[in-house]
Amino acid sequence: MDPEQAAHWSPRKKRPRQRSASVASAPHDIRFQDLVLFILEKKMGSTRRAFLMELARRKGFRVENELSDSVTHIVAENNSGSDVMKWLQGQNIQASSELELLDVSWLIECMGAGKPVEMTGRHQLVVNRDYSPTPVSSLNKIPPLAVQKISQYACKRRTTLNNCNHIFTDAFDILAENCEFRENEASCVEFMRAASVLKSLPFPIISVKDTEGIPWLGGKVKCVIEEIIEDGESSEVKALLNDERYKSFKLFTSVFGVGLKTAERWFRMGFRTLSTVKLDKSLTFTRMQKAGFLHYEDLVSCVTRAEAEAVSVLVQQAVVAFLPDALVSMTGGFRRGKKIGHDVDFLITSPEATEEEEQQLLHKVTNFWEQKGLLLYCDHVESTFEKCKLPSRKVDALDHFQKCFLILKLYRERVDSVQSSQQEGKGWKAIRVDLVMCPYECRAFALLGWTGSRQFERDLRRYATHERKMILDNHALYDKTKRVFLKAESEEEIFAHLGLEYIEPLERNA
Ligand code: DCT
Ligand code: MG
Repeated sequence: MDPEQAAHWSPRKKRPRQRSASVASAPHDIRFQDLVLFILEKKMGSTRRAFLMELARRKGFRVENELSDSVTHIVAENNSGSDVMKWLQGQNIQASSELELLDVSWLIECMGAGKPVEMTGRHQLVVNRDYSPTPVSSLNKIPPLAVQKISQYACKRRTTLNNCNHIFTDAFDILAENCEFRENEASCVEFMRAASVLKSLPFPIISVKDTEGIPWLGGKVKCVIEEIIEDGESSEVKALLNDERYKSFKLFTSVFGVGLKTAERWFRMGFRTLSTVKLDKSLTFTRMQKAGFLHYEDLVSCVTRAEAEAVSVLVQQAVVAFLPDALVSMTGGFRRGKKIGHDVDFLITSPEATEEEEQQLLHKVTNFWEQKGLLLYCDHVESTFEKCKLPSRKVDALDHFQKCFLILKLYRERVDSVQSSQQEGKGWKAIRVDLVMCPYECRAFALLGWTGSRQFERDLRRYATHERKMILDNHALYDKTKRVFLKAESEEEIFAHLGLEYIEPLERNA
């Protein structure tokens, strides 16, 4: 049956009315375990419903006769999102934010494809909200009439770099950063989640009403939003930008190698500027901090995409010179389409390399650069990776791969001069580069983990744990129910194991 047939199917002869739940249905194998469908009879009719249920089951979909907690997708025909919500309310059912409300066109396309197809805006039923119309003069500010259900998990939202809520997200980024400086983790997470969900919205928030139904925008966060809407700024953020402690921590941690502990110590010692820190004879600096001070100006001026591409050529050439079959991927913010970054991240893997060749590659590459005078700083971290070890449960756990944190000298002539942000005179710029070497069988997990964003990664792990009883980290995915490691050759396969729609790197800017 093709989708056209299913779309236009209707019973030719009037048959005796059957109760849908009693429709005889031969047992079918369930091919798509992660989806549990319920087809709404209202406005569709019991016969067509029974037909679609049978068809979907034959195609390997799990379709429930009754609406139960296990249902993940409700499919309706000739119903709006509000119609379905009203029906749910009438049944005394509270729709969870994870429940998908879909038009029958989605199911019909799935039937045609023989598998679940991507749910897009044209399939998703929208839930109408009240809003006061905005003057036509600010058309681009009018929120859409309807908002799609927004997931509490960043890995179920598509977040591009087109952020139309900068005014709020900038404020929450600063508030979160201040909480991080004060080691107040709970508030930090609260503000980061608020910024993250706001970045995913396809419309700007213009009134508090617009925040209704959006996860993570309650309590303290709502007050900040309210204040920004009313006054154009947050008094708390304004105060922070003038706060001694916030300003000092921001300045000190902008030095490569300075973390919270060092910033705290320097602040307590009464330092407020970098020049006084640098000149103080009583302080000792790590090798990393010395390099951080030495190349400070270059490192605080962001890396442009043109510079990142030039570094990529350097890395690619050096890596394949020692390991010709090696695969090099640029990860981090640049893979997510960012135009600037604080560093350039690369993941390297090889299908053929022996363990020894794998272990030596990063050393060979950095020695080569050292001989050429390109290595300004280098810190190797050896692998502590153990196969078959359960993934880490911590959402922020660092991985065990071999890596090196570098500062490379990038000559101006290697970069398209128009796009280079290098200062006149010196002829080169110091660039922070991270190289990670991973075993070939881990590459999809490592690529997913190193692509970020941080919030996207955190929520992927949280989703795996809380919604799928699985543990995900940069090395592996473990199914706790089945007690097996789920292998993956690509990021798409990891999303599929988790029962998630695939999210492109460009849409992971959560
Ligand atoms: N990462 C993570 N958890 C962390 C730190 C990093 O999952 N605590 C992942 C996500 C991004 C990737 O590693 C690279 O990290 P960064 O270079 O710090 O981030 P970025 O997204 O590349 O941003 P920037 O442009 O600042 O480099
Ligand atoms: Mg980066």
